Amino acid sequence: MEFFADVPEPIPFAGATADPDRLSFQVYDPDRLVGGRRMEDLLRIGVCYWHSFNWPGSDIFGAGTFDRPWLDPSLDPMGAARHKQDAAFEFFTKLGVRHFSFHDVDMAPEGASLRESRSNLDEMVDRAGEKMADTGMKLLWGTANLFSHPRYAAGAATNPDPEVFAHAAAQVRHMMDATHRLGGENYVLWGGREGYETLLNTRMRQESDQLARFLSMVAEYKRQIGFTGTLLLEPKPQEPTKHQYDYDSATVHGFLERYGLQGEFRVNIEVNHATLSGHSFQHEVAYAVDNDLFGSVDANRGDPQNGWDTDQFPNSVDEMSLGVYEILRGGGFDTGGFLFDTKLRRQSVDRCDLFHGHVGGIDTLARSLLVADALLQAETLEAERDRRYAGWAEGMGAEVLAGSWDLGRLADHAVDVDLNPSAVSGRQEHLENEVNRAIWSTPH
Ligand code: XUL
Ligand code: CO
Repeated sequence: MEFFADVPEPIPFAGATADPDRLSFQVYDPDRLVGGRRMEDLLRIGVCYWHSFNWPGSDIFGAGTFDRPWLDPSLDPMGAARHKQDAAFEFFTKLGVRHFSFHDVDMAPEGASLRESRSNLDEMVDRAGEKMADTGMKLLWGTANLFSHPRYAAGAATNPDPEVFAHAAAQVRHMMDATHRLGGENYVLWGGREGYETLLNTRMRQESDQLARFLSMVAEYKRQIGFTGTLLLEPKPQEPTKHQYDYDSATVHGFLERYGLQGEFRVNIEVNHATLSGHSFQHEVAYAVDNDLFGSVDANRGDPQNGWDTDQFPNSVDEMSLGVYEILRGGGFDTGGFLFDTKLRRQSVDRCDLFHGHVGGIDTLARSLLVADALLQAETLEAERDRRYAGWAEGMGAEVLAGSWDLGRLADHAVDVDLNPSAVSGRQEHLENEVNRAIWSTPH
């Protein structure tokens, strides 16, 4: 049964002169070469199963608004899951992207026991494997939902009850197996409720030891099954809990170093989570790139007036270009990609709205990629950064960094040669103008 019957397959690239009444890409042209590489291979766009197919458009004040027939609770759950999977693959192929991602519970209904949940998931994963073979779709990442069920209200790995920890382990082991079986390129752990609601009942040290133990077991299991994809942690400062332990990239980095887990995990940076943590997307990417942590991106943004996770489609080239610039500076994606962990607004009830959100977001990323590539090719920012730190590349600066001068020698040197360095312009406004010049002048 065709669900999106009015949408052409696949949505074409039509350029800037496209008819606004027909779905088409204005900038995203998969075969276009950017810095010698295909746009599709650089952006590695993915669609998420959960918000797009598994969420009815409900919020804390109201019921679902969307037309998602497979979410009708009166249906046989496995039949509904098959219908949902058909609609999802129809959407992926009509949109013309190559990747998708899912949680265990998005794809198959939970059973009455872990055993039954496992067999439901196995059946749906086999079916997804057949659809992937037919369509050429690839799994960007798999993950387990360890935050929706009431048993996880006090966390999964950080739960005070070790039986909840064990239940989470069963789900994660099974989803790692499923991800491996589908040739998934990454496995994600988002610590949705790995945090606290109040410190009155919380032992933070105990909970972080538990989380570290869980992550060590995950890294060990990856080796046991020969999974060669990347393990990713997805930082977020809060929501649903008051405070989450994977606050931002730097916090995750410190945690991994503290527990000897460096090198085992990288980060999946979400644009909206970056802004919730008080940083910019560019900051989070630059930190991860500089510390060999960069893995993948969830491209959804927030609303500047809201303090919560609105998961909107990216639509600002100004915001995305700088983050994409840092990604390109680091060499681009390896196993990661741009996942659309995006939600429609509740009033977007037409079937084609899901396409409009993705098409606009993908065009925004494509345009940001062109801007970032132009900045990189022109060495606009790198030349300035090189100039700014040139003193550290040789002489006293280089020797101090290498550790061959102690504080006394350095202080004596400063006194002996009577150092009196003068301030140098950081040229911020000039650079901001250069970035705008690249945004305004980059050809379509
Ligand atoms: C929640 C969030 C999740 C993760 C996967 O804010 O981003 O959708 O990406 O569990
Ligand atoms: Co996310």
